[in-house]
Amino acid sequence: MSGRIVMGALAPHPPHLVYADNPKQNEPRAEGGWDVLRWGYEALRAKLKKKDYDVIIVHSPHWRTVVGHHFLGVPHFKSLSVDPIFPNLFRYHYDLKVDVPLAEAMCAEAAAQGLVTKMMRNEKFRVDYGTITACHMVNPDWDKPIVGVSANAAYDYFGNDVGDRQMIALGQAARRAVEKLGRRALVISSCSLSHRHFTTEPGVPEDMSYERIYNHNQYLWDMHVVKLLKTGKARELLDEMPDFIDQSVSEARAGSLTFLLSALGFPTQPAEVHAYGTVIGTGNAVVSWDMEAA
Ligand code: 2X7
Ligand code: FE2
Repeated sequence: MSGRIVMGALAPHPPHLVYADNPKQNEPRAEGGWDVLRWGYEALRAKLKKKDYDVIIVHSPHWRTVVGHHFLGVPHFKSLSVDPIFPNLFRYHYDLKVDVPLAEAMCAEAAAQGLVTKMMRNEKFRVDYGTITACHMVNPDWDKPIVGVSANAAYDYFGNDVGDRQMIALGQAARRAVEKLGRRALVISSCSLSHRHFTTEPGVPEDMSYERIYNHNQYLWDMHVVKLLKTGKARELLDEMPDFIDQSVSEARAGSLTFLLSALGFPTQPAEVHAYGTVIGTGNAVVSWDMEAA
């Protein structure tokens, strides 16, 4: 069987979206909130239901590693994930499977590209909420294994250009491993766009009267990025990524967005934008690329 990445998605991970959906896995109950983003995820899930794929590869900003790029390397994880900032919103009971052979192949391909890599073999490891939230929003049934990839701190220690170069290599490694192992993969970037938080929290978390962009510059950057994606200009976005990261304090600084664009080969086909909205003032877009429609 010939493997390929069948679909890619930008899948932001604010735990608020899971909270607002009231799934059985999450303990807190909500009255709703962030509806447009959740409708966007609904549309993405409807697309994915029609897709034949067997694994989700996810790059998450909230699994930070200082030395190297790490890959989940244990077949099964089951535990409780509590958001460190919003424990009142996210206490999520996860039970997930890992495609370890694919993770090992990605790790080996990345090492062959000159990246420092490591398989994460600790069975008691607590999977980060960025991985769990994005995977839940795209596939709440958890009926596909995942490959979790850490966010190395190269952007912080060496700068945006070095970080991007590493993420380009990591994305290429992911694609090669998928092809070699004959997998049909969905690749997701668990990442917000602009990332300026509000500074006053509402008493009721889902009080939507607080939810808006708080700085016009952030909005302009987000719309610029969305337009580049919609018009198939992933390469141009890569050129502008260092400025986007710095000027909108973007979460793309963790590398997840560059990783996705690289894994997809910097698509020139228009991306489908399912939704844009703010969560605590940060900009979030739900976006997908159907690589088989290209
Ligand atoms: O991790 C996040 C995020 N990236 C954006 C908004 C709200 C909470 O958590
Ligand atoms: Fe985040």
